[in-house]
Amino acid sequence: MVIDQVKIGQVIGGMRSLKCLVTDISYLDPQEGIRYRGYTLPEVFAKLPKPPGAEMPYVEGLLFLLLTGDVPTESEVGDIVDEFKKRRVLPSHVYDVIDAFPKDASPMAVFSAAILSMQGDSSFARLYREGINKMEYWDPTFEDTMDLLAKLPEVASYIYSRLYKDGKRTQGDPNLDMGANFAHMMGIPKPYDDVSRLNFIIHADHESGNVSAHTGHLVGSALSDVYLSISAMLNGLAGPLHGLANQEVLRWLQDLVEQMKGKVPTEEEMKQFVWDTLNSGQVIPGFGHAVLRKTDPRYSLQREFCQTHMKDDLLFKYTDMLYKVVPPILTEQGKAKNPWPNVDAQSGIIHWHYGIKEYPFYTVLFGIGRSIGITANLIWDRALGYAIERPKSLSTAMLEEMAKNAK
Ligand code: NMX
Ligand code: MLT
Repeated sequence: MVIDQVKIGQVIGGMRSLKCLVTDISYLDPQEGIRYRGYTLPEVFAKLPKPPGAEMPYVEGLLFLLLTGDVPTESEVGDIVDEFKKRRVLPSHVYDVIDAFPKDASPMAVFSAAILSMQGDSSFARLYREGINKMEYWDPTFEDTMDLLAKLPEVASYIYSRLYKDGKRTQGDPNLDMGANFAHMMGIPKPYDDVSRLNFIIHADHESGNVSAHTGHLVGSALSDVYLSISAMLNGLAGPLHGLANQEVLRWLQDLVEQMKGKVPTEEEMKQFVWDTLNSGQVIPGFGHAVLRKTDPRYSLQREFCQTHMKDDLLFKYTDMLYKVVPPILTEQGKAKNPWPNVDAQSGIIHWHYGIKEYPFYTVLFGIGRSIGITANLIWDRALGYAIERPKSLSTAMLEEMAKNAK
């Protein structure tokens, strides 16, 4: 049965909208935004169990939901929290790998390499060498996922301390859930535990066609294990048109703060700043989307958080003004198909507010969340026996010939 037709514009235009991937874990509606296993993000936040006294749910509960499609009970979430506690200790060589990078290295390059350095521990790779039956591939993929996800907060917080704090950091607390333990290791008090939970949950998945999710799936389709696939997807996430946009927003805003000498600009000044950026041939970071045609609900959730917890923050005031002035400007310019803000327009200012001023680190925080969705997909890829990816390419001359014949 035919479900789609391919246009030349799609072949040369980044395969936009081409229906050629399958995932049951999330679906992105252009108007409504992402649904995880059928639930909108507000529904996910309302339904998942929360740690006592917390505003945001357990990240561990999201993994259960993405894997099974069911909202977990408290006790089911507790099982995953316990599993992560057992698996969170890093092999000592990972610290050596991180230490070997120069202090001015990109945190994403260090993150990707640190994950790659654990590949020798992959249960899938070992069992594959020993001749595991393909019907059982999903099981060691699940084990690798649990091992890796449990370790990511430790890896990330160590990278942060090594690159920016001379290696000084707080040791992990095995009694805390993933979000709270990350905040604890970063040395940031409440409500940063809730910021971490919010951040990891909203970034977890955005169906399969975005660069990071697609890369994870593509690399995994060669039966490369979870470590190889997640390290690879992070390299895609590190691009400025994808996850790096969250740090670009901060860099861009800091330029304006400097120009304004710390004052809130007038709307006219803000409009001029936006036009200057566009006229110099750059994109407005944090705005536009390949699929979405409305304000990203991930942006709205973070905006709600800011309105509750940091409404007087200078950068929040800037961001709020951008929400007002950028969409009409992008519409007037007439290029971007979606003039509305995406997830990256709002995330960096929250980390900045709570003291993480080293914005090159922000994409690592996106990467921890994205690893949850991609590994959930990889487990199902192995369970369902999805094929190795191998689309067909054509030459430009062939496309021109086809276009001529069509005329
Ligand atoms: N500022 C200026 N121009 C833009 C923007 C923007 N925010 N968004 C799109 N355009 C331009 C785009 O560069 C293209 O120009 P040209 O024809 O000269 O190549 C034109 O509008 C059409 O692009 P679209 O079809 O609307 O967008 P596309 O699907 O190609 O790309 C993004 C989607 C997200 C890459 C693009 O909107 C963008 O570059 N946004 C800014 C960077 C950003 O925020 N990225 C983060 C996306 C979310 N994430 O986390 O991954
Ligand atoms: C994402 O979360 O991956 C981004 O919004 C990009 C996308 O979905 O294309």
